[in-house]
Amino acid sequence: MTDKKIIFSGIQPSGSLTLGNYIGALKNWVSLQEQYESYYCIVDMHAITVDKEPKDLRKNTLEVLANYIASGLDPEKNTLFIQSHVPAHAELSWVLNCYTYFGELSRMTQFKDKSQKNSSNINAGLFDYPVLMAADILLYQTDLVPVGEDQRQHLELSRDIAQRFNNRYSPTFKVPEPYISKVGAKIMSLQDPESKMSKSDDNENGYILLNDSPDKIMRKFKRAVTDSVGEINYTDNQLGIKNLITIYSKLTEESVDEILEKYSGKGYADLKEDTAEVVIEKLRPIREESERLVKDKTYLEKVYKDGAEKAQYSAMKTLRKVHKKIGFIPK
Ligand code: ATP
Ligand code: LTN
Repeated sequence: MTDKKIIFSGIQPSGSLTLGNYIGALKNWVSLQEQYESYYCIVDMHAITVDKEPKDLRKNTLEVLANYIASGLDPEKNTLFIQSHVPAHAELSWVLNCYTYFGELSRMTQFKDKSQKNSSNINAGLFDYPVLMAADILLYQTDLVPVGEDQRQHLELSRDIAQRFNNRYSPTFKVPEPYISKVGAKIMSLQDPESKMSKSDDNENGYILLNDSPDKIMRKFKRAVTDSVGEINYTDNQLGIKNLITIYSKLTEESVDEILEKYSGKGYADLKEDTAEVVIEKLRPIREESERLVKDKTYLEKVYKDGAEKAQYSAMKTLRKVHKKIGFIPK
């Protein structure tokens, strides 16, 4: 046992990971792994809230695990596991359902967005999604949850549920804090700079995947939607250009001001091509290592089995406490 603070976060295997997932989440996870005891989950139970082909879900789950490792998460230092392998997530989520109000869940913007996009399948899981997420986090007595900006509201709800439960019984859950970067917490679509880059976008030119080839990355950046101002600034009036600069800055660690200075007087085409180059070079080793890892099924299996065992141990401690407090008879 260590006295390090605890991190929990997860990504849905709802498709291949995007540059948004990398900058908003994974990259921060890698930089935090030394100081914290970390649990990084592949949330397959969340992914089935939208209809999925079983073979795609299987493939994406292993691919996301390979992406985690290839991006620099060390399976020896972090607990990497698959959500459905630890039944305590489903069990706690049922209990927490009884401490979450219909009204609260109705206000979740992700639910509203996703119900619009999937109007033929507005299932109870989609509505209940944030409660499962709260269970994920609260099971591990998590201190910090590194996520992108779009998850802030869900995290607020997790905190409310934890506090409500603690007040009704006695302190049971740690109340988690969000970790959301100031810059880069919301990478925008290359085709519609007003909406988030998302792996479930219908237009594939809107997102960059971690496994896109260099040619594809260059093509997508060259087609990126900008504006007619004709000058490179970092402002909300030029969201497309702002997004390119954000991506450039996050991947090179150069400040926004340095980048603005470098491109003053230059054209949009220069910025687009140079950003594409930066992305290509950053993603190249991740793509190559992921391709190698997905072929090594034995290794991946060892990682997720060891991970599930470690996660299960911590999760059960919390679940037992919860069951006892609410009055369930111990087995
Ligand atoms: P989906 O499109 O299937 O809803 P997604 O691409 O939004 O998926 P998630 O699995 O929901 O991805 O998100 C995983 C993590 O990546 C979360 O922490 C989320 O905040 C972050 N993230 C997702 N998209 C972006 C983005 N465009 N910019 C920054 N962070 C992002
Ligand atoms: N809902 C998150 C994924 C997720 C998550 C979590 C993130 C599920 N459980 C726990 C942090 C902590 C999303 O990005 N859509």
